[in-house]
Amino acid sequence: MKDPRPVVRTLVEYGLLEYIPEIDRYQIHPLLSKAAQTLLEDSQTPTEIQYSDTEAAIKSYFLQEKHPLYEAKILFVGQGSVGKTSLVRRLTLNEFDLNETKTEGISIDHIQVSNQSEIENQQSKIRLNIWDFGGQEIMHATHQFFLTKRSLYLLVLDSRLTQEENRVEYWLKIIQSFGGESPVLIVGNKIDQHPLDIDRTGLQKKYPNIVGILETSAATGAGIEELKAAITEQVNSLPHVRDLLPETWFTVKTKLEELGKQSNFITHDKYLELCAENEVSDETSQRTLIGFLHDLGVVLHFQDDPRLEALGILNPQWVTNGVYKILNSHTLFQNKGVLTLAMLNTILNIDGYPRGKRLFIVDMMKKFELCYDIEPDKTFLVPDLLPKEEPTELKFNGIPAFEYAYPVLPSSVITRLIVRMNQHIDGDCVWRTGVVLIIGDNTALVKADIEDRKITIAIDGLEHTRRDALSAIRYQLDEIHGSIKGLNPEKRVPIPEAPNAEPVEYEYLLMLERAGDETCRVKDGNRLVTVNVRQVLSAIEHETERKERGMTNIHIGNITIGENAKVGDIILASEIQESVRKAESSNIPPELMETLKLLGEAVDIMNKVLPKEQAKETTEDFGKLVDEATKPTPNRKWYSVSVEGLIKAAENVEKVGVPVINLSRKVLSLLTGDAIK
Ligand SMILES: Nc1nc2c(ncn2[C@@H]2O[C@H](COP(=O)(O)OP(=O)(O)OP(=O)(O)O)[C@@H](O)[C@H]2O)c(=O)[nH]1
Ligand SMILES: [Mg+2]
Repeated sequence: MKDPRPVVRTLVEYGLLEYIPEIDRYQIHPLLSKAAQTLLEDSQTPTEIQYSDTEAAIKSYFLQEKHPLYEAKILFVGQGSVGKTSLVRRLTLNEFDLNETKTEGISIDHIQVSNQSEIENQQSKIRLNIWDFGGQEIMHATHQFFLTKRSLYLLVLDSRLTQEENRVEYWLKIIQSFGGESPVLIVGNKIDQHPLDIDRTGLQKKYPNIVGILETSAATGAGIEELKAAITEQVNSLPHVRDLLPETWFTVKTKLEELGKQSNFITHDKYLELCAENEVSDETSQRTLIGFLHDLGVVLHFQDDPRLEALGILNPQWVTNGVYKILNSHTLFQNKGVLTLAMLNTILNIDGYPRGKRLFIVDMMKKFELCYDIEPDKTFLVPDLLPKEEPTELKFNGIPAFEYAYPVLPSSVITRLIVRMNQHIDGDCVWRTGVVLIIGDNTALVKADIEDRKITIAIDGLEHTRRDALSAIRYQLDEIHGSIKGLNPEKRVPIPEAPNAEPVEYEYLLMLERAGDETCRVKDGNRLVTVNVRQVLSAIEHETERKERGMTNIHIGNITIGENAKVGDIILASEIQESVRKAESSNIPPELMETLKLLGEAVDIMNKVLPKEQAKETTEDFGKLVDEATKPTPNRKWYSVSVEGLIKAAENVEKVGVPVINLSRKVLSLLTGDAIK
């Protein structure tokens, strides 16, 4: 194990501790000596601490004895009955049960895997928390809350079924959305009955986070040793498993685990008290620690969401099982999702859920946007249990107004919208994937097509208030989208005069308007229909709002593109950030480094208005430019290509492109030594 103390010595030796309050994520490197920097980067320090800007956090972290974490979480996901629980049983007890019952909720287990690090103590073990999810459709509603980042995923398939029947791509996309960069092992189970037959190469190309594809039989034990080995290997390479954490953090963790057994939930204040009692007193450490514990599955705490954060700190199994008991209730299903207090008292009449705590579970479900009040504290509606069929008597004459197309559409998007807009529901016009809403003088029909991965909005009623009704719905949907990383649906506008044409991309219409194009044409069957760009856009968003958005300017260095933001406020997309860091840690002249940094920020801002494909290209161009510029002898041929690429992309967007052009030219002149063109 690496001794963390040299880091402290280095920081003290260089008199750096006193600088620390000023250090922020972009300035940390130039301020520290090369040596200290390397130590910081290599020292298994949690990223939150590395990027912390408070002296207390850094001091308290560096001045304490530390131990590696040696704990991780693995999540078993996949369709129902594929054998997730049977695999867990094989791995933990080496047993098999032909009559394994379906998992209602999450079952949590633990195993130990060996620590494979060569430098560290080979005897030590890594504790692995296993979360085995019930695969039934109804459980999908809560994925967003329980699929964590920094974890290992095991996607279990039934080898007797096809790739489509196993919904492999659906699961891989869901894991990408909620699990971030977490690695995935695909396991084809039940090979005693049929070999696994899926497109391995295609999947691995498309989803680079697949780290292995294995075949097992939980029934015969075939492939289990290989699976164990693969899990051990992956757990050993999880980025956080060796993070060094201060002794005091472990004390808090242990106490929290003990508390969780007795009380199932504690308030956030109680947690802070516990931290203070055990000398974890600065805010960064408190936040980092609870974030770790959440991702490890030790507790549930949703600190990125203020509403959920107010729930405090929860015992995961208690919460999930309570929620799933309700979601899986047959009576509730028969009652079309309408939950009464009497029903709740029957469903949760089990150990651990005394009368006084039952409404807490419902409150939590409200915060998870899984249900809403029909009558406060008495009757609730759980949209996930609404009937699937659209009401036959539904009469709606509105016109299509807006559409979202998703890479993957979790069913929770539409049910959460229903919960959020429940005050506007038109009587009984609500079903599992759609709803009719009354907003002012307008009626709106919002429908999700889960298979086609689309949500459509149609509006009826007074013409001049249609836009407001649409914008109220779009606002809620955008908020929901924002809470699911990487979802980024494409926005599309149906053209009323061209009912048979494909809806037009919203971003494209905005670009046409910015470029001064008044019309465009779309193919509607055999006809060409001319679209008035401004008119179509104005039905969605007021012209002045569009203009304001287009002109949101941001200051970068001395170049003005904005009002409020300043450098450092800007959060860079991770790939650009990576390149910026590379530039910062290189030996290039300060002016070039500074210009590259500013250029990175400018590209990041520009990317927000570029179509996805182009944004990807500019990110690559910037990356290649940094790669070349930081070489001992940069090759003009290569960096010129990247600079040209950036300038070309920037020329297509108005104001936000200007800094990219100017800064790219400056970088070019710094590299070539020629004057700026
Ligand atoms: N033949 C055979 N049967 C298996 C195998 N693994 C599991 N089964 C059987 O398949 C059924 C479902 O297994 P489970 O382990 O409960 O599946 P699950 O994925 O946990 O299901 P849910 O909890 O509903 O999501 C049980 O009857 C198991 O005995 C296997 O490798 N071969
Ligand atoms: Mg199961």
